[in-house]
Amino acid sequence: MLHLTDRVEFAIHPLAKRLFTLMDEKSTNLAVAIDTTSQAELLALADLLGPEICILKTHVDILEDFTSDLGSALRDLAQKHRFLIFEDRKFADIGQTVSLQYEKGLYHIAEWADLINAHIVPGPGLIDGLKKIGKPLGRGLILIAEMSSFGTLAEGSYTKHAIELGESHRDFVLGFIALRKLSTCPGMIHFTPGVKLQPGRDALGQRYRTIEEVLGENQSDVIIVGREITHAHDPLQMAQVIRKRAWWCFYSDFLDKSIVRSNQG
Ligand code: 5BU
Repeated sequence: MLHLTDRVEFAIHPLAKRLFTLMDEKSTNLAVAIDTTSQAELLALADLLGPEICILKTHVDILEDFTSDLGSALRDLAQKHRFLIFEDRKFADIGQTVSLQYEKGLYHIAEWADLINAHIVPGPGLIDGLKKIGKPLGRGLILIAEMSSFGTLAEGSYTKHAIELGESHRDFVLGFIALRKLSTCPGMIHFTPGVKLQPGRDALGQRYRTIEEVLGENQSDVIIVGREITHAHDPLQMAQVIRKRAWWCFYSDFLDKSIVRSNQG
């Protein structure tokens, strides 16, 4: 297993290099999903949790009071706390349509989101459509290879195709939403939602696994945590607990393997 700073060398996308570097510098592999319908609350939580996270994940289309200055406010916070902004838009249309959805409309996502994600159902034209808009701006795409929800159809050959597609577009795709490490390219990053301190489910099909299961046994890189933090009595304290546990889990595994390697060598 490679250290984050070694993986920088393998990453092709400049944003992947930046993410590896800031994860290492801030000692965090925690992405927080702030799924609130209030813009003020989104900004306040992003400011509060900023020091603990490597990524802020948004769903801009659930805001009930969206205003066009949100993007610049989020970018100011991203600069202040050094995190990337990931708009979980899950694009899923033909290239021409996704390019318009990404650049235009109410939200102008390409202007402020470092990262976006997409389903692979439409095929490679979707990647080309998003890349046309995002690449000149230095943005990056995450492909959805697996989902955390019960009964997902993203499995088997679908997942395999997603990995192949992502690995063949590494100038724009920097990783995957996945439940475990799937790509053997050390420069590709795995992001895993559906994480809580205790395993379980919500009432609408979300499945939760523990930090240890996701990062230890399943070798993912970044955990995406929403309600466990945002609905906690003290969100900052919960984010700190989760960040430390996740970082320890990520690094203890690395340390174990390096010790075994050096003992063998
Ligand atoms: P939660 O509150 O930790 O359940 O939030 C999980 C977030 O991750 C939420 O914003 C989802 O939209 C997002 N998500 C997910 O849960 N599972 C997936 O497979 C993907 C995204 Br893709």
